[in-house]
Amino acid sequence: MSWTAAILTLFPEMFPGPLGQSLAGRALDADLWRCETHDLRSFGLGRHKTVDDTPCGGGAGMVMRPDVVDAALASVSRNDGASCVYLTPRGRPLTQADIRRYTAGSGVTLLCGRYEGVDERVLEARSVEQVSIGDYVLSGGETAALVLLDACVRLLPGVMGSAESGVEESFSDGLLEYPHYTRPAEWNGRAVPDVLLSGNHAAIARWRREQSERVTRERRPDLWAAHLSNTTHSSVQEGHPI
Ligand code: JAH
Repeated sequence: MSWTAAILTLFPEMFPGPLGQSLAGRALDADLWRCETHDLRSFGLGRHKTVDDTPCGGGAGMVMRPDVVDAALASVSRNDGASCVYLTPRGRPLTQADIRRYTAGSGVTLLCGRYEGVDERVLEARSVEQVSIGDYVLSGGETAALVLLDACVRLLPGVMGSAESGVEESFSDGLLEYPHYTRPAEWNGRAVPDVLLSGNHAAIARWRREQSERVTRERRPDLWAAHLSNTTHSSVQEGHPI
């Protein structure tokens, strides 16, 4: 059975959405993965299929009920060998190491919240991982789930050709990539850096390395610090985020 995304959402029509196009879409057509939605509304209570209630302790908005979310999670049989993930800005940052772990299993169960979020007790009771794709607030977890799935699907066996299969290693030593150029050699008065047209492969490698280090230092002091500590303590050469 193929790697399966089981998605619990109030908006099942949002899936596969953009993942029905391009690389992930061709992989879906080829049954290299499955995209299975579970409508949280169908587990709602009463005539109105209620899924939420007011927050205990007061405050704005509504919270998704633990009993409703529990019933939805219980209905997903594929939970064995699949990580269960809740997308929330309160989660720990999602990394490429997480993506690799998810793709190594049988699939992933994604809980997409709306309103102010999900009652904490069901997340504890069902050992749901809480992860964040970045420090901003979305209107719900669905678009974050699409991001997570895009990152997973491209790593599944057979999804990328052998030429592209090394892309995870395109960041060396936990650094950001150097800048890219193609033809024409001059465009709108802007030249491609001379060294890239020199044919001097050692000089090109040196220039790219310098650019990677500069860009990482300028844009991502967090990655730069990790890189420095991982290269001074030369034992650690795996477990890089990207
Ligand atoms: C917003 C439920 N880290 C990105 C992220 C993920 C989920 C949400 N926001 C941001 C979210 C409202 C309700 C989830």
